[in-house]
Amino acid sequence: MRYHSGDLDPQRLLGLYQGMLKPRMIEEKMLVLLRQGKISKWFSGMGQEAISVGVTQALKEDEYILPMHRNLGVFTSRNIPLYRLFSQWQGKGNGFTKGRDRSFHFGTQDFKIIGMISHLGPQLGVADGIALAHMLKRSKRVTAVFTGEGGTSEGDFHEALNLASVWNLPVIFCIENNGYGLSTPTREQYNCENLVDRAKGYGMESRIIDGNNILEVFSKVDELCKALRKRPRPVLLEFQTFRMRGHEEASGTKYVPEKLMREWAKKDPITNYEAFLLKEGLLTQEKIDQCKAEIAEEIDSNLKLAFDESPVAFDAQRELVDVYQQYDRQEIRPQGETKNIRFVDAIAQGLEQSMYHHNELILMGQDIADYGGVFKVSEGFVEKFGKSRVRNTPICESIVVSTAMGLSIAGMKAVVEMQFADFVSTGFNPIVNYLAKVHYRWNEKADVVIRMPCGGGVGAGPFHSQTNEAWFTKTPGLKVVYPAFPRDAKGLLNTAINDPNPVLFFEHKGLYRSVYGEVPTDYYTLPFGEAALVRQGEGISIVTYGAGVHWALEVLDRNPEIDADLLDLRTLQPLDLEAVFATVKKTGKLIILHEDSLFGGIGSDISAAVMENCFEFLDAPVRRVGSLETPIPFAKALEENYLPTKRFEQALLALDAY
Ligand SMILES: Cc1ncc(C[n+]2csc(CCOP(=O)(O)OP(=O)(O)O)c2C)c(N)n1
Repeated sequence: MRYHSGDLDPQRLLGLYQGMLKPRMIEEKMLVLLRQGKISKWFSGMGQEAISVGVTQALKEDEYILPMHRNLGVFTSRNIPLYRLFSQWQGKGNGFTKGRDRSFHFGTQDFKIIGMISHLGPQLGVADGIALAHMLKRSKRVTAVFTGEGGTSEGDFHEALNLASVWNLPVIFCIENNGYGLSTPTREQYNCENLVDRAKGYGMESRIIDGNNILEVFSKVDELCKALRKRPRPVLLEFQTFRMRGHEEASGTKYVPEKLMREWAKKDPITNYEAFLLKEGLLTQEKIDQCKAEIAEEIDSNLKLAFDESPVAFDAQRELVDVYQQYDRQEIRPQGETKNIRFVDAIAQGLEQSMYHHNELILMGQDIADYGGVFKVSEGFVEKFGKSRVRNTPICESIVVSTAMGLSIAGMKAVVEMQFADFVSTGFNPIVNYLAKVHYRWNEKADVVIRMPCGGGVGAGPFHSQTNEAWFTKTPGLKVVYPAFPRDAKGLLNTAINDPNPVLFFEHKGLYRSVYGEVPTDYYTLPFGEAALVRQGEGISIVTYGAGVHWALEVLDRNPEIDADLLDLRTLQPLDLEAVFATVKKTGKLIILHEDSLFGGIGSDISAAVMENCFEFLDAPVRRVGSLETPIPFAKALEENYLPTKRFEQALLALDAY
């Protein structure tokens, strides 16, 4: 291996050596502990240390770095006290996740490290978001993010690189090409010669770097960092290296030809570099021994701390509370002048006023800038707020959601418009796995609102009509809002944007231009988790939300003899079960109506909760009414009968007469 120290001073040259030695020695110790059954899984980065250490040392301490499962050297290079890492791996309280997540699956704002989630790809978008925040704040920082070569086959990789290139974000994308993705060799993973060949297609620069040569890694990345801080842009790096151990320790390396192992063992980044430093006279055997003794002592004393720490105790209350970030909601009551406006105008007004309210709020979505969005919610916004805050995105829901997460990590807020709620399926992974779980896992907020133009009755067929709130109400960590009236839509959207937790904000397209209401002109907020009693009666309770509220109103208007409470839930998570119980206790009969098909819909849960809590108050079985168990069809006659409107009227009359 050839080393060129260039103008690096001896301190740096030795620092790089020590930097690699520490993760290697920690790993050697971990392998012993693993055999003794004292730690669970271990993903080895042995032989790849030069990449983690070289990249991290090239970055400044206040620049974010997003490592993977083989980047122990990132964590040690940022000088995280070792006992905290050991506690993390043992699921103990001094770790970073209160025992809730394992290995390297955590982030820490203190050390500007944002760890991975198992799904590999989303963090590439998170890096985009952090870099976007830096670019918008004009703070000349780079962001480095890692992926294995296996991870480059995920759609997220392509989306993240494309977005970074289109927006010129200062991200260093680091591919660690170590020959295998679990057992899959590179020839079965991709079909280009080098992975960096892809950079051309995204319109970005790239380099191939010998990942086992610490001086090459450090010098090239250092040079790039300096260039990117001056002129922000993304760069794709392919570090060529090799995975010297199994995917994780239990799985072995039988499928790896021994010849390859022998060849790469000769290229060990530490022994080679050590020999170079000895030859240059910068290192002596005595110094090596001293260095190893110091690290060994640090490892042992920190291990003792971690072993002495008691295991985490279960506290149901604490577990539940930590799912969401608690925050001081400042209620701004609706008051003053009102105007009769459409549902869509109320949403536009809330969004616009929130943009004035929060300078750090960024809007992202397809065609939302000059075009104003397909429903024209953001029409005229570019003139008021500029294109840096009202951002057209390429068609890449997944990475835009992750980018929103990155903005939040870097202290900003994001509202993402799904062009149609149906398309959230291609952004599903980061919502349910990253945004929803991040606060529970490592105490980080996900200050993101996802706007969801949804719903049927508009003759738009299976992919432009769904109301898919049940995909999200199931997932702890998300909030789900579904207003029925303009006044609620504006106030709840403002609250959603203030709330630091991830909010899915459902906007029924059918209501956009058909429903009018008096809406206060000034900025105001409305609380989550408070249902509204739209009509009051004694005989029967109707519980619904969204378009269902309007369907129920029409039916009640047609059947004035029905003396019903009509409860509009307004938010589904948090869900105002107290209000449901109160109306059931008053009337003794409950019918739940929703546009979603029945099975697994939120109506099932409300029904179960009423059975469990109000059984003795019921005078009739709880009735649920929803759409047919089919995809939503296009033709009018089919859609009309798919939707529950007619069935609802019959069911209501039957239950009322029970
Ligand atoms: C979406 C997803 N699919 C599959 C897996 C299982 N898995 C975890 S790591 C891995 C291999 C990753 O290979 P690569 O990206 O090359 O990284 P390496 O482990 O080689 O460092 C696989 C298949 C996963 N975690 N997430």
